[in-house]
Amino acid sequence: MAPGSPSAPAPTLAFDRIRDPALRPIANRVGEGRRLDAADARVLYATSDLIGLGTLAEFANARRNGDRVFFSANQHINPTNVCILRNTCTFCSFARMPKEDGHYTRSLEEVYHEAAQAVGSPTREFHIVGGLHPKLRLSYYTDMIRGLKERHPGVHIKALTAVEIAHLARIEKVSVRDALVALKEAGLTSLPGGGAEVFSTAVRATIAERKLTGTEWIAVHREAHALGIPTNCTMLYGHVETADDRIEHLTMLRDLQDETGGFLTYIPLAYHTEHNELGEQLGRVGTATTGYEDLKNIAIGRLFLDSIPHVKTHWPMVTPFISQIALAFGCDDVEGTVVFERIYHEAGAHTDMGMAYEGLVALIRDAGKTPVERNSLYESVRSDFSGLGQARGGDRRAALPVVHAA
Ligand code: V47
Repeated sequence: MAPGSPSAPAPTLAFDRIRDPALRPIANRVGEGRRLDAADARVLYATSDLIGLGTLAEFANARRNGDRVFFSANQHINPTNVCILRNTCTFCSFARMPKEDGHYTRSLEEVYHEAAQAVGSPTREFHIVGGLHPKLRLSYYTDMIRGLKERHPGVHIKALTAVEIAHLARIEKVSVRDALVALKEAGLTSLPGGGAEVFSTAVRATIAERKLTGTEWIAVHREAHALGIPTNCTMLYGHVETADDRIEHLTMLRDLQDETGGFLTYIPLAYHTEHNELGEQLGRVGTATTGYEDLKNIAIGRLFLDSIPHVKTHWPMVTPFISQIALAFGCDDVEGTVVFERIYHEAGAHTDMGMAYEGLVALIRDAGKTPVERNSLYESVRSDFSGLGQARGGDRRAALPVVHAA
């Protein structure tokens, strides 16, 4: 019987693991499959009963996804770090001004050279995001996508955040819809979920003053969904936002999902404090989020976003170890092989740049879950890993990536 299939045994909710009495009415609602409201979400953010919260989220996830955990063989590519928001997105460590030390912009040939690592590897997705370059035109990206599809026809392209799409539409003086149509015609499969940060106007005024507003971010995703382009969504937590800001953000995501059904996965992103102005302002350099916060945000995402099918953990950011535990806190999707991660490493992440395919499978299996390799559209492309065997001579820990100091 396929795990998560309609004929799989229904999961049971372990009420005895819930210690916080405030969670009990919510547990009843979750057990009955009823939607949680903002007041419930406030209780979830306030509780210190992490195991109780995780129990609820794990139940909600098992009801939807069984014990399957999805992962992708993907490669992250960041064509440029030049960004016109360099001085106003104070949380970002990746962006550079056009002439600042460390700036780079790849030619198409350089992008193809980097992508050539996919040849002979299991890669099925290119994840392409970068800065808002003042001079790169829409044709740079449509040519890039066409060139990548010619060279790697079987690889899906998940590219450009809503912020980049809106920027390209603005410099081309075309509508967001026309920009998306051009990208789709070139071979774009889906959009990543970045650039959302936290939608609250007050938070944005502090951490991302000149960025697309929350309503504008939602509008780009609505347009993509209308064109049949599925997208991901994110929330950047652990900086100046309050629980109410997070709930408002999640509500806006849920409302759009109710309207369009176009979101594939939700990814809570843990703020990293190194080499950015915000970390210094907050006196937080060297102090990212805690494992407690990371697991809470996964679990609340799963419980509140009941109409979004998947919740993903981004292991380069929270460590493979927290990602593995997240699989018992409502998470059914692990970021992929990645190959070379830049954005979080610029901001102080100490994890490896990428993870071996076998390492991902072992990470999921060792959590007692069933790995399913997926493509960008969450279609299963492999679920039999018997050929991989026990990782490295029975020492399954050896298949996990080494976490090293940067
Ligand atoms: O939007 C930037 C975040 C995002 C920092 O869709 C930071 O599958 C923490 O969206 N600390 C880009 N976060 C990454 C992203 C993403 C990642 C993995 C998978 C997917 C997907 C999307 O990174 C940005 C911003 O929210 N970010 N700087 C920082 N200092």
